[in-house]
Amino acid sequence: MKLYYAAASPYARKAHATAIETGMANKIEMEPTSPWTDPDGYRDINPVGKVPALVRDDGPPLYQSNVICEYLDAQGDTKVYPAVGPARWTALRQLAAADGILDASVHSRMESMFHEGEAISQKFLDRQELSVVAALDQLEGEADDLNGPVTIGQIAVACALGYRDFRFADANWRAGRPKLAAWYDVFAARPSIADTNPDA
Ligand SMILES: N[C@@H](CCC(=O)N[C@@H](CS)C(=O)NCC(=O)O)C(=O)O
Repeated sequence: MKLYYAAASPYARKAHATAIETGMANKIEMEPTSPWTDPDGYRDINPVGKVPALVRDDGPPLYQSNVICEYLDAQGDTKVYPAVGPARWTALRQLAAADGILDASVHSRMESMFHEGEAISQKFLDRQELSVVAALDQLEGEADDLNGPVTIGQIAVACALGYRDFRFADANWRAGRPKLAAWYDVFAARPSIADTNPDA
């Protein structure tokens, strides 16, 4: 199998970290891809042109990080999606918060990448930041739920916090969120997170 990724993409990092945690990484060849250059043929793999995408042996390519994570979970020996029940909804709620942080953060970067000077909408940026802050606050309030066996929720939250460190260090998400910061310090040492760090 081939995982198309960009080292700086937090969505691709989520898929890669899930491959490591589920024991699937040794079955996957990593293919560095720069989605913004629209590489020849890449839209045959992912018509919407984003990373990550997974070319697999048993069917057509998969794209969208959560679809890839769920596929890897289904194939792997170690499960990161809990069975149906309260633990699953907790993990998926954490995943939703993490994806919300990523979507808002990436949208903010896109606004500055595609617009210049006065064309940059501060109103839009403020709205994205509001979402980031509220989702981080929710995670801080529910930080105790991040303990326990590794789940897709924890992996996604670690990738979201890592992305804030990588691209928005000045906004310092740790300020006023001591429980989340303490949890991340420990979780970020796992090979799935440490070995996929875009700063490394
Ligand atoms: N919801 C998608 C988001 C993926 C995404 O936005 N990837 C970015 C890199 S961080 C990308 O490839 N952007 C290229 C583009 O938007 O054309 C997922 O979870 O896979």
